[in-house]
Amino acid sequence: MRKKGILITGAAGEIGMALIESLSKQEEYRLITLDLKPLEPESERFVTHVQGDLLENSLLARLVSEYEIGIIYHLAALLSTRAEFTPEAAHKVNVEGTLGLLKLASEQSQWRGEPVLFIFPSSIATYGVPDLEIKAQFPHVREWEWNYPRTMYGCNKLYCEMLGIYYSQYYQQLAVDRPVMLDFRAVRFPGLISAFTLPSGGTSDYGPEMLHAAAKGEPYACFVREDTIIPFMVMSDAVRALIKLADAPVDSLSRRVYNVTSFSLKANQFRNMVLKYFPDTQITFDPDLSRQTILDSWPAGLNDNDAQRDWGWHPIYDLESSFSDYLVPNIVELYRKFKD
Ligand code: AKB
Repeated sequence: MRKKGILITGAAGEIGMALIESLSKQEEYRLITLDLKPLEPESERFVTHVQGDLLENSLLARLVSEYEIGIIYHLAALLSTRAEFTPEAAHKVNVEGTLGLLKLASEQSQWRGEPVLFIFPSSIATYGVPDLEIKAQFPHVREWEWNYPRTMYGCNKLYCEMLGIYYSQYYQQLAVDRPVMLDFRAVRFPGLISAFTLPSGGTSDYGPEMLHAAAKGEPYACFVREDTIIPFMVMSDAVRALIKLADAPVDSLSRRVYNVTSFSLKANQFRNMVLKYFPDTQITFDPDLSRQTILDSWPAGLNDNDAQRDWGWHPIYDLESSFSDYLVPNIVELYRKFKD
């Protein structure tokens, strides 16, 4: 008999590492991870890791022949800044990779006679407000507002959300006998900040970069204007959101794509929070106009009322406690270990 498994793609990335740690506490499923890169040794001991390319069909076929995949966390993606340098390559990974996996999950759902759960982290990059005036007028956007992304990554995420809905609700809609379809669920994340890892290739990276530089005792030149405002959330809340959405009874869900958020703050407020804990840090502002344009098109905040109502979403950490209880103690400990 095949073993029951949870598949995590992009597992060596920031969300992947945090998700593995959380899911390692459950015993029902074997964790199977997939990434181009090897995993960090501390993650590796909880999982069966496959180092390889999501776009390689034979690799996915091998995985489903060995495991009965009941849940997929599809995290693999090229982030917004990186994707702008190689848009077609980003499209390949972000869209073709997702399409292949949706097809596989559909086939598995039919074969098992039970929906495969497909959890997808989407992003504030799916939004695109035309200018700063409108951004100020819509401080907490709803899921259906301003879906006009300005980046390849944002376009990819928005389209993949739609593909997920298609495969969950309309796939083979002309067939006489409708097959069992997969169960696609997505969260649109704000910028994420981890105490343990640094992001790479994103546009919201200035927040975590500033904090990690301060904790290392290094100066930081921030690539955005001081008044730049977007929403953020700490990594442990982000992982909780993914797992909580996966655990929600299907009948409680009124949508397949939900905003989730914690706090919004301007880049100079971010600096003040960092200086509160690391007062000697030199933080300057040296805006990069291209990245600034992307950030100005992202909303100042997200309205996550539907997630709160439907599946009881609430972040554990607000602005103050994110820094005082999660980020600062863990990050100080992290760099102290490096020094020892
Ligand atoms: C990025 O900056 O590309 C990501 C995101 C907001 O999805 N962190």
